[in-house]
Amino acid sequence: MRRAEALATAADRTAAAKLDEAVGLARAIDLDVVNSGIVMLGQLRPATYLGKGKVEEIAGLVKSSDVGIVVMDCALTPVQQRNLETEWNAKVLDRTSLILEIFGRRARTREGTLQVEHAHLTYQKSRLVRTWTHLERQRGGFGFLGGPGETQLEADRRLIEERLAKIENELGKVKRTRELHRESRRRVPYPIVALVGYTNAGKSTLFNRMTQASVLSADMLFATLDPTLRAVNLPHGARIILSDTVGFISDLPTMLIAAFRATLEEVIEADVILHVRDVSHEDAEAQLADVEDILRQLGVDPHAPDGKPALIEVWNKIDRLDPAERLRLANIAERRPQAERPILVSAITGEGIEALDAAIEERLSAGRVLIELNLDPADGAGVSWLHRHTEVIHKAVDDHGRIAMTVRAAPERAASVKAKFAH
Ligand SMILES: Nc1nc2c(ncn2[C@@H]2O[C@H](COP(=O)(O)OP(=O)(O)O)[C@@H](O)[C@H]2O)c(=O)[nH]1
Ligand SMILES: [Mg+2]
Repeated sequence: MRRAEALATAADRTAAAKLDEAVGLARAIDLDVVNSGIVMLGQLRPATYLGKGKVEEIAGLVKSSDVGIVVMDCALTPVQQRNLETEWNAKVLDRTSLILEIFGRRARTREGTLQVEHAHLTYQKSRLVRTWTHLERQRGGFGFLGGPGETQLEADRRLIEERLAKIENELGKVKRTRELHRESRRRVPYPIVALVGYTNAGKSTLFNRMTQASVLSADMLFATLDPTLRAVNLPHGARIILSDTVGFISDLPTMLIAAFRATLEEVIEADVILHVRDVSHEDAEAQLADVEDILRQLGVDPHAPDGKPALIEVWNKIDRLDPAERLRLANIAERRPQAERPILVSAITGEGIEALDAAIEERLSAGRVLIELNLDPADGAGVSWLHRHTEVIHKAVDDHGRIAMTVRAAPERAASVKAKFAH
């Protein structure tokens, strides 16, 4: 009896976790979620997926709250989607459509955009095929070709295939020039810190928390870039660019994996990766394994000593833990070697953020070289060159009227800086 109850509770929690994730995904494209709930399914209705009573109940909700979009966290056939849209007089998105919508908005590179379109078309194509086989079966099996339905479907499919072939061709070209782009991106003088982690782990909340305190959040240079990139001043003077990324999604449909990876490409260029984890989540361990798996596929070893990029695990939402669990995690963290020590934070309350800032600064300075320079006061061009190409830590006029500057740069740049200002 006890056991049965416990199982039931565990199942409820899983459903609740899935619902949380779906709500998080909807928020990721700025939807205002007015209602959410779990539907118990008796049997699947081919025409509407849900049973009649449920369809009517939701129709009432849609009407009374003036809802424009209903998200169903499942896979719908085109027919089901169309029927529900008619019943509810609202747009209906299934899980894959919602995820594609997010990827589409967040793709920053040409490759990302192409990969997302590729996934979109592949999805559409698979749905065409499904309807087609369905029709075939309805009409009594194989060999029954011809008729207006099939012709249209065949034409649709051919159009999609042509477009897919074009995209694949272009993707090949884009990949060949990718390295070049990466080099030009590297001219940004500040180190890049990228936030990765599951949807709902708290990446955006942490991003806001870290940029909020910074006087640089309205930095002119970056204000025009997309809102997921911000320049931030860390307490000890290091200046970074913080980059929020598309979150990981549990049970990501296979055909979306390439598109997802493309949206994460920029992570490889980061100097530091913050892996944000919701340690209060029941699936925290499985999520950890998923994220590390994808990072490895991108060529990032999450446990490499002196790894480039360096990776810091951020154990978020500690405010949700009871004192015993919090202590247990703090002890585990404490026992790890310094270079791999996770930082416990709450992005909501701000607890642990200073320790996180310090850990980032430490990782950054580990790989970068400090250079002391002494410039002629008339050398305005030199000063601005340094501001563009290095991280200026300190600048003052010394007793002899010369400009003393302390700058920090990646080792590969340090030599050219020293050569330029040697005297
Ligand atoms: N209790 C608690 N909730 C948090 C914390 N950080 C984020 N959240 C909540 O978790 C949800 C997802 O956060 P969000 O930043 O959007 O996650 P993202 O998908 O990783 O960007 C939101 O409802 C946040 O308010 C935290 O430290 N503690
Ligand atoms: Mg987010």
